[in-house]
Amino acid sequence: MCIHIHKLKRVFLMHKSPCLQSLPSPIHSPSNLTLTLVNRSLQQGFCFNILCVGETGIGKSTLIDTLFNTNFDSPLCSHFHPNVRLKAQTYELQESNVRLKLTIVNTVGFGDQINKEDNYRPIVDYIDAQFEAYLREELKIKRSLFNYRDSRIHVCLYFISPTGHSLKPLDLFTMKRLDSRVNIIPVIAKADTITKSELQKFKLRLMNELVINGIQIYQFPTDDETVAQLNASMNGHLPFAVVGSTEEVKLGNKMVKARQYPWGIVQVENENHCDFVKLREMLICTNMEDLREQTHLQHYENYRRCKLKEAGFKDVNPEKKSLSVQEAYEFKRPPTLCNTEVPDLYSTDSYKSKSY
Ligand SMILES: Nc1nc2c(ncn2[C@@H]2O[C@H](COP(=O)(O)OP(=O)(O)OP(=O)(O)O)[C@@H](O)[C@H]2O)c(=O)[nH]1
Ligand SMILES: [Mg+2]
Repeated sequence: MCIHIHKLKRVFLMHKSPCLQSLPSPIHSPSNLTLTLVNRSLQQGFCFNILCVGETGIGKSTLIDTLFNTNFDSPLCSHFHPNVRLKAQTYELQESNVRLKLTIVNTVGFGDQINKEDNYRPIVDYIDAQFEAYLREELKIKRSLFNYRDSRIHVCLYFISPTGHSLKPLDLFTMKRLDSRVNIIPVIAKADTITKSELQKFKLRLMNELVINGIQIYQFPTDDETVAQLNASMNGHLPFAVVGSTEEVKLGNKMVKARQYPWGIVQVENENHCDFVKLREMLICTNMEDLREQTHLQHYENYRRCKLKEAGFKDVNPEKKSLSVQEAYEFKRPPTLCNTEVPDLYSTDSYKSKSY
């Protein structure tokens, strides 16, 4: 299967492990150590979980097939359900010695209902359920996090309709509910259906609306000097305007992925036509590791903190002295972990007045 795993390998090699940075000066040569760690990670393989949120027929499956240069054969889903459902499919991809477990989670029926107010709920529940499963594993006496099948969502591709107007209340409401739980990368779907000048204005308006409504989208990190410049410039292109197609068209003497129209072709991988290449580079190559890290260090950490607090765990006693493990458990009050609800981290009152 031809995917861009050769680039993933480069990312692994580029990624600076924090434990390497904190090691005292040379026990082994750093290059040997780096290689050992890289090889171990490569052998072990790694997982990457993508959530695609977007209205029915907006181009979710086509974009994923285009990104990974394959046909995932996503099963046709019935759209005659009263609620939004989530469908997860896992694929094992391998190129040379790199193994990637890729899970694609798709929303089915998102935006189909007359009353869309609860459309976000199954998505939030799904994300939380994956955090919950991880937390339970972590809290087990005999835990096996090393070979734990991590299903936490690393990135949410949020598909925006190319209306040229503004974000729909459904989009605002859903993104607001998701932004404290997952790294959101917004994409303007079917960008071949909007003109270049409209697209520029649309992008600006969308970013403005996200800021006004306090919605945090994922920012490509600029703290690592090897990718700082690239990431900073890519942040300025958000939301990416994408076109998906697995159809190949002959252009000169080579075949290119494109959408063919009576008046010409839109080339998916031509940066003058759309931002598909930018998205692929950022998602699969440059920032895959950071997305995984942010999921663990920021979003899962939020979930874990709320859940343990709710369950009555404490780090310090009323005199602000740290507690032993025994004392921490004594502070824990019933009901136990299983029955507690995680409160929403952000209030969404500001959206309640919006009509659907
Ligand atoms: N113009 C245009 N059409 C697209 C693009 N991507 C997909 N399509 C078309 O849109 C239709 C729906 O695409 P899908 O990828 O099946 O959309 P989806 O979001 O997965 O649909 P559901 O799974 O049913 O919700 C198909 O006819 C695609 O060929 C695009 O970038 N531009
Ligand atoms: Mg689909």
